[in-house]
Amino acid sequence: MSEIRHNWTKEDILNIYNKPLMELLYEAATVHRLHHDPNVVQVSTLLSIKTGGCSEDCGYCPQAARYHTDIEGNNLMSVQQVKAQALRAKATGSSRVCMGAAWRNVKDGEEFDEVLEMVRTINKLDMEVCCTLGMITENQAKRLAEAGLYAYNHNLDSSEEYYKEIISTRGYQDRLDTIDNVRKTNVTVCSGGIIGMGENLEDRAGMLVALSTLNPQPESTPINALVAVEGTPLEDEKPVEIWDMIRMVATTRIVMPETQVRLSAGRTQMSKEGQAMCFFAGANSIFAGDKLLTTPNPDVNEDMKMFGLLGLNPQKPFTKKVQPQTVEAGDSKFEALGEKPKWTRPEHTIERNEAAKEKAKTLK
Ligand code: SAM
Ligand code: DTB
Ligand code: SF4
Repeated sequence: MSEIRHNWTKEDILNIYNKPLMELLYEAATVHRLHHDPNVVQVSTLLSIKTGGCSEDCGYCPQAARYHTDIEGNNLMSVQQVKAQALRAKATGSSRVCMGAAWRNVKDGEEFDEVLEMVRTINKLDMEVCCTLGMITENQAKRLAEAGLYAYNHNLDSSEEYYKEIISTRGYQDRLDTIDNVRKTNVTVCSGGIIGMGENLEDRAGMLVALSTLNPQPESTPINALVAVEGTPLEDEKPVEIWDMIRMVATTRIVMPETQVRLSAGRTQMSKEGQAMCFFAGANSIFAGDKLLTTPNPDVNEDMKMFGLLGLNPQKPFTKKVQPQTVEAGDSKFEALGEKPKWTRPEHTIERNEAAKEKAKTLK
C-alpha cells in the first residue's frame, strides 16, 4: 500500500499535475488499484431538499437569491417526499443519498428537526445518508451523527487565495471550522471543490494542499466542473477541458489514495470516453439522476449503460465503514442549543458578484 502523506506542498502537487499524461495516468491508476477495486464506482443520488433563496454570494451558485437565475425555489421537502425519492434512488442502483439545502448555515429549530428525521428515515432504508446544509456547529454535527448520518459534504471549493474572488459573504476558515466540527463525530467528511471558475493551476494545487493536509484526509472528495449558469457572476466561464478534469482527478487520487474521488458536476459535457479516462485515473464515485441540485445531469439509464460498457459495478452501501446506528428523536442525548455562532462575514467586494447582483435587480 502506498502511504498516506499529510505534508504535500503546492510544488509537489503541481509536479504531479503537470506530468506527461501517460505517466500521470499510470501512476494514478496504480495508486487506485492499491487502495480500491477499480471496477467499482459508488452511485449517489442528490436531493435538493430546500432549493434557492440563499443569502450567500457564491459566484458559481444558481441558488443565491441575489442573482437572477431561472431556477424554481421551494420550501423544505417533507420527510415522506424524501423517503419516496430515496426508495426510487435505491431501486435504480444508488447506495447513497445526499440531501442539499440552500442554507448559509443550519439553524436549530423545526426545519433542522425535520432534516434529522429525514436522516433517520434514509438510514433505516440501509442507504448511506449524506447532508450538505452549509455551516454547522459541533452540537449540530453531533445531532446529525446521532440520527445516523454517514457523511457531511462541505467543499473548500478552491484555494484560500482564490476563494476570496468567488465568495465575499464567508471566509475559508469558516469552511475549515465546519469540517472540524464534523470530525468531532463519527460522520465521514466529504469535501472537494470546483474547477473552471477562472482559477489558475496554482489554485487547483492549493485546494489539494488544503484537503490533503487535513488529518485524516476527507473520506470523499467531489471534483466538480463548473456548470456556468446564466445570471451568476461566472456565467461566461468557458467549459472545463476534459484533460483538466482527468489531470485533476488523477492528482487528487495520488495525493489522497484512500479517498473516494467523486466525478461530480459537469458530466453532461463529458463523453463516455472522457469519463472512462476519469475512472481509470481514479474517480470512483458519481452523482446519478437527471438533476444535480438544480442543473442537468446524465440520465441514470445512460449511466447504467456506461457502467455496462465499461464493466463497472455500483458500490454496495457501507463497504468502507459500518452503518451508523440511528437514535430516535425521543431518546436523543442532545438538545437544540439555539446557538448563534460567529461565522465570519468578511464583506470584501467582488466586482463581478456585485455586477451580477445589480443586473438581477433590473431583471427581477
Ligand atoms: N449551501 C450549502 C453549501 O454551500 O455548502 C450546500 C449546497 S452547495 C450547492 C454544495 C456545493 O455545490 C458547493 O460547495 C459547490 O462546490 C457545488 N456547486 C454549486 N453550484 C455549482 C455549479 N454551478 N457548478 C459546479 N458546482 C457547483
Ligand atoms: C458537490 O460537490 N457537488 C454536488 C454536491 N456536492 C452537493 C452539487 C453540485 C451542484 C451543481 C449545481 C446545481 O445543480 O445547482
Ligand atoms: Fe448558498 Fe450553498 Fe449556493 Fe453558496 S453554494 S449560494 S451557500 S446554496
